Amino acid sequence: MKTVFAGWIAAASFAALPMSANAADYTLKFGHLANENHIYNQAALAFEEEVESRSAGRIDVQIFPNEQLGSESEMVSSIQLGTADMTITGEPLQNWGAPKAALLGVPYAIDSSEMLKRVAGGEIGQEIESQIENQVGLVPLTWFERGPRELTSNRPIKTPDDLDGIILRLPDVPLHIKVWQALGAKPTPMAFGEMFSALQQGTIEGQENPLSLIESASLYEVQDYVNVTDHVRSWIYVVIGKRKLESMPDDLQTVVREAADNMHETYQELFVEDQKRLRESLQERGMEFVEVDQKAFSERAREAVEANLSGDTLALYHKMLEL
Ligand code: 2Q2
Repeated sequence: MKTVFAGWIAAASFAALPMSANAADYTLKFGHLANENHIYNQAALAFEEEVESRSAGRIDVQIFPNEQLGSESEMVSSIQLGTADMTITGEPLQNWGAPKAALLGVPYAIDSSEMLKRVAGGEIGQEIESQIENQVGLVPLTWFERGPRELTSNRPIKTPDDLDGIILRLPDVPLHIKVWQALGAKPTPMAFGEMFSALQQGTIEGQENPLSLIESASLYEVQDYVNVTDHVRSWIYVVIGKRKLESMPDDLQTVVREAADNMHETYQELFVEDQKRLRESLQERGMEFVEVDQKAFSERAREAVEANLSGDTLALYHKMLEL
């Protein structure tokens, strides 16, 4: 919209335009938890550019990194209320009446990028997406692959026994809480943005996330070890409020949907490049990588997964393991 706006201001330079003047018919407030440099943000900026130019300024996309519009959970509520429009989210949606969303983050279920693409891009992904749309009122526009989640701490952890009651920050994902309890940690659900100071103050001792978010939140300043648990390989959705999307005329809905498909391609390319540099980048910042007995973790985790999924979701989990 910058170009349109610049042209406008030039043409109407005699008129005092209030700063809040908004030429667009629709504004999409898109907030997420990663920082400005993170690949979520880079992909979001590409989406912004495409939507604004293809809609000739009728849609204004505003990107808010760093939880500036609220935590992941707050974003979901805001979108439902209509005070925000888009975010990047996944398995926490099991808290909003979409139990199948838990399948995005099942420990030790997906073991390769190829399998992830079969699951997220196939029938199982579609089933999860429709439940999110119907139960939560958010439309998943596209998905992003994520790097495996790793456990960080200030002492090396190689086996589940080494966890020894470690106080671990987790996202508010009931399945993850159950699994880490079964493994021997003391999980504390907490918003992503609160984690850094909680680690600094010692109210929590560890956390787990993909390397890209460990970097994004500067956790290398407060955590010494990356224990290579590879415990969750997942994908995540870029969602938009269903009511907001459907309030737009068809041509603009098409612009949003097609730009989201293109954002998927942009993101996946960025993701592959990012994965190549992250480990070294964190090592340079002082983190030590610890080899972990992944088999011991996965055996205990799988029992807890079976015990904590039920009904359709459990059946879908078994179907997923076959892919
Ligand atoms: O640790 C976090 O808060 C994020 O990695 C979240 O877990 C993620 O955004 C959620 O969708 C659940 O993985």
